[in-house]
Amino acid sequence: KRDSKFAELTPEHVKWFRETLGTDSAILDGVNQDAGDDMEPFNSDWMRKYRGHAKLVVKPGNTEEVSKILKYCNDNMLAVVPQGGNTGLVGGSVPVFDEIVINLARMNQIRSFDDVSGILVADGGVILEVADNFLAEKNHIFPLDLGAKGSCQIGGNVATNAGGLRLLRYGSLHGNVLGLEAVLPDGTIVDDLCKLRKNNTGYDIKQLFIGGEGTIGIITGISILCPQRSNALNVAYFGLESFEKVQEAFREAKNQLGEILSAFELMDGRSQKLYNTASGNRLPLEGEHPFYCLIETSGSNTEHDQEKLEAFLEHVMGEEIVSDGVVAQDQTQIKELWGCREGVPEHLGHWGGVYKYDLSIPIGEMYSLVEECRERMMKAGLLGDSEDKPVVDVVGYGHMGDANLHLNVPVRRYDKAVEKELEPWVYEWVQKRHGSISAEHGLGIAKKPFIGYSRSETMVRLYKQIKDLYDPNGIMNPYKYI
Ligand code: FAD
Ligand code: 2HG
Ligand code: ZN
Repeated sequence: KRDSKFAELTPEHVKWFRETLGTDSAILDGVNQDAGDDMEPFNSDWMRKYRGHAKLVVKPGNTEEVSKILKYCNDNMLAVVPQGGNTGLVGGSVPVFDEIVINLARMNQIRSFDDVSGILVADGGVILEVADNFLAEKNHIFPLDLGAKGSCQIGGNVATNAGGLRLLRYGSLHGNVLGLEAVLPDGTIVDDLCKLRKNNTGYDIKQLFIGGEGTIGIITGISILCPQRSNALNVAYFGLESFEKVQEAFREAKNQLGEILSAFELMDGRSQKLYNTASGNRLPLEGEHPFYCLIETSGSNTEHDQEKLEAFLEHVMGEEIVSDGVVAQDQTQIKELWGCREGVPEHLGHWGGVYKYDLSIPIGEMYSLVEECRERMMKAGLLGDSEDKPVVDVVGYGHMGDANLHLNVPVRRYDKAVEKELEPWVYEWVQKRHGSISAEHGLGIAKKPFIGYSRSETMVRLYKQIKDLYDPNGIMNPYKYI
């Protein structure tokens, strides 16, 4: 239910925004006019699962404008939702009712880069791929990579504490982000754009914004430590017989590739099959395997890396840990192999919808959830090839190196009966194993009712206290997990 404490937008409010932002391209006005389809992309999420009814989208051009906007909204009890690239997977980036969308797309400037320290300072609205391309020219790399890089923004990445494909190597944003500039709901600009690796001077407040999902303020600037780009990049793709073999391969990869290993990703055979069907892209290996892994190495010495990789391959093939495999020979093949992993989320949507679960599970038990879930769907008569069955398949893939499983249930249509079989069963399963119900996507609105499966009442109480401290009127991204 819409919270009646929030004001409804009036033409006078819109007039204020128009005058303050000064340019027509910074505002999408559905109050004075019918904004029609133009409003749709801001009101609906990437999965097309959540839809809001915002009548106003504002796109500030700098931090001062964000500050003015938030102060005005706070003074007038207007609820807002911060929005980056709108690629989030938990419904956090779209309004629930008529919250004003504050979209960061115009705040897209790189502010500075130091090629000795590797520290990049940039606006929150810079698109991840743009930041990484900029860094490539300077022989550096953004310490985060993910399938949505072409549209997600670094502010959105920080707000969700995104993990992605190379966390195994470069670590989490909680470590790489050195400083932030953020605007609080009352308009206060928090300038903590620290460019120091070490700074133990009191509470590390920026950590609350990292993964805060836009509930306490808007991230307008980021200072982040970026590693040197590797000269030697290799990608291999394997087929394996069982999840036990996948674990063995992972152990061996850490053992033998250690410091050059930059990704170890898992895809089950079904996820690859559906990727192949939906995308039309061929799979790299002949025949079918129950499991596939993608390994990436990045090092500073081509010869040394090649030698190591070859020794590793010889070992895992010789020991029959891996049944078949291929190593990319050039950039095109590297892209093709990565496509088989990165392209999975996009193509699973092909049949209509997907129920997604982003879970941390003790590594040995990671895949049994997928098997049990599939059995459950079969037993309930919901899974099958025919049109009358809602469930297309149950698949698992994810970041093996981080023990982060993406359980995906692609469906022909969203269906209450499927949902009832899945929830809270999946969350109970994860809770029993002391896992996390959200490893890297956040809680948004999708996981709001389930926070208790991963966090105690005490923790949730502390969250609420922090929320009240930073956002006493509750205007920031309301109705979401907090
Ligand atoms: P949005 O979706 O716009 O927003 C996400 C949340 O952050 C919302 O709650 C929003 O209110 C808030 N927010 C956005 N910008 C700001 C800001 N400047 N200040 C404060 N709050 C803000 N995630 C992973 O962790 N790993 C992956 O490998 C991964 N792969 C993905 C692949 C695909 C194809 C897709 C569609 C998504 C993937 N994601 C992944 C999900 C991931 O959360 C997002 O892609 C990304 O981090 C969100 O950035 P965004 O700019 O799109 O944020
Ligand atoms: C990935 O790792 C993303 O590809 C998306 O985190 C996972 O869609 C998903 O379930
Ligand atoms: Zn992921």
